[in-house]
Amino acid sequence: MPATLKSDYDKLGFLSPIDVLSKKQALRHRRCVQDAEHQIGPLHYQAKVHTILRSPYQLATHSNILDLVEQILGADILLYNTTYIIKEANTPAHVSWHQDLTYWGLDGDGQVSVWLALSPADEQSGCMRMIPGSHAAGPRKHDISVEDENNVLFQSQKVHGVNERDAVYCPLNPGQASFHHGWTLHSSLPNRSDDRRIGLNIQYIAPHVRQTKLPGFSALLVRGQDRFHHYEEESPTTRDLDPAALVWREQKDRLHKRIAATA
Ligand SMILES: O=C(O)CCC(=O)C(=O)O
Repeated sequence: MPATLKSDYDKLGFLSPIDVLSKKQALRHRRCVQDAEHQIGPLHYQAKVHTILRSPYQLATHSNILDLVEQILGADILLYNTTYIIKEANTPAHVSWHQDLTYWGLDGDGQVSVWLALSPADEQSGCMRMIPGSHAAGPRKHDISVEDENNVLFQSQKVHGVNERDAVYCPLNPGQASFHHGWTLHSSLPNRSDDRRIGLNIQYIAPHVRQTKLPGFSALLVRGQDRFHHYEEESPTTRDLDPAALVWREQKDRLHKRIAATA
């Protein structure tokens, strides 16, 4: 990573846009998600899709991404989760202002999230918005008292009092990604376009970071060494939609949802 990118990330708490794939490659990966959806149903917000499909595994181990992640987390990198976040065309689904680390149960901030666009993510289709520098102030209080069926987040958790005039929109062309810190305040508005907005969210952690809420979570070493072994070891997918892998992923998905719902 050029020194300026790292200092921008440290200062702003995010980077966007970063070129990862060509538009043609992004389209190929979009087709992989959609083919899988035709076979097994919706994949929106399902955890650990890299354990059942080769496409998200290839994307999460792409050197254009890992080279930047390495600058942020260091040489040892665990892939913690991958999930497609899909807003259907002209639907009210949105994401309230939140900080990822509030509900993940990790014992440190050695973590970074990447959001890779597989279709156009712009103001019309509801791209992410970030508050520059908000990570530096650390955790903010989240309100989970209001249920909102259109909120993508599991608990509709929301930080009140965010000054939206400070928000920076992060439009991405297919194949571009944003990187954000776990304390960066971010949100997104509904998709008012005629196309699906499809992103692959990829979460990485440093191996020393523990899951404190519940035991049994897994992770995949994608660079360097894991000297801590806090997680069940995952193996890379070698074929799509293997029946045993589908069952295993569903178990981990249930655990992931229980972790998100545990105080
Ligand atoms: O996909 C979105 O609109 C929001 C994604 C998000 O909150 C995240 O990647 O942490």
